[in-house]
Amino acid sequence: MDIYNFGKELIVEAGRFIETRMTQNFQIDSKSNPNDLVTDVDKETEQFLYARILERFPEHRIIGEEGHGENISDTDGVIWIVDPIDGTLNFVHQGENFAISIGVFIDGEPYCGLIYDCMKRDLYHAKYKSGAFLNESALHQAENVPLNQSLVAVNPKRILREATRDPFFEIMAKSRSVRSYGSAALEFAMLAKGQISALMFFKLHPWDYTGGSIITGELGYKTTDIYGKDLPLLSSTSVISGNPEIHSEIIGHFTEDKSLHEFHDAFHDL
Ligand code: 2AM
Ligand code: CA
Ligand code: CA
Ligand code: CA
Repeated sequence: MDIYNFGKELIVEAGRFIETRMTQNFQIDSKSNPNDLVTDVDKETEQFLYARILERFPEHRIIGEEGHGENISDTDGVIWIVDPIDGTLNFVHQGENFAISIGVFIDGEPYCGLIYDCMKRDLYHAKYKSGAFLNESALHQAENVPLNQSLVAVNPKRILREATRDPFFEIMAKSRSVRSYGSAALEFAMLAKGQISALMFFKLHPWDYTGGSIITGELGYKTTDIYGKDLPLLSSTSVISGNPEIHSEIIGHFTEDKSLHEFHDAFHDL
């Protein structure tokens, strides 16, 4: 079985693991601040993915939010970038609206992207240059709509800081309206389904965006940082995604400025 089909089966199996595990007791801890939560289920699911991948492909490497691959500093060979639960606050507070997100790269090039909405049992998947799908159905790119007729997904709590808020607020004010669903991966999935027209984040990590950028990239959507640069695999960055036209309309609001980069590097709060 190839990596793509193995990944599709694995992510669904990991979703079942979460569904079962969440009905039992689990511990909730905080990480960088009291609102940045992690549960035993996040950690155990990452361990589950890690063990299964290495059992099947011992030479592959894995980077995960909950600690795997922290020593990886090059992109040679096959790298799986995994977020065991994207939307941990939704997992804890709502018991739904969270996803597993996986991006697989070979020698730094995208190979496949997988997002599994565990409670809806919806699998979004794409293999590079082979189209993108929701379960068995092919997804299609939506026609561009300008910002003033668009719903745009944002994480409001993270753009309230003075150094960043002006361009973000301008874009939000111009949009038809803004939405915040609490899971970057599911927001990419909504872009893939045509339910929102764009998403913008001041800071995300590769496990938040690699699965989603591969899936939406297959459909013709463009994903870069706020200055239009390609997203890195081994460090965090800002993220703008949408049809190429609205993407360029949005990044036109950001002028490159060193203080924003410095602020970005120091930005750890939720
Ligand atoms: P998580 O649930 O895996 O932590 C919420 O708008 C989105 O931002 C989620 O995808 C969430 O991923 C992510 N997120 C949460 N805390 C973050 C942090 N400290 N830095 C960057 N992204 C974060
Ligand atoms: Ca987290
Ligand atoms: Ca995440
Ligand atoms: Ca996570």
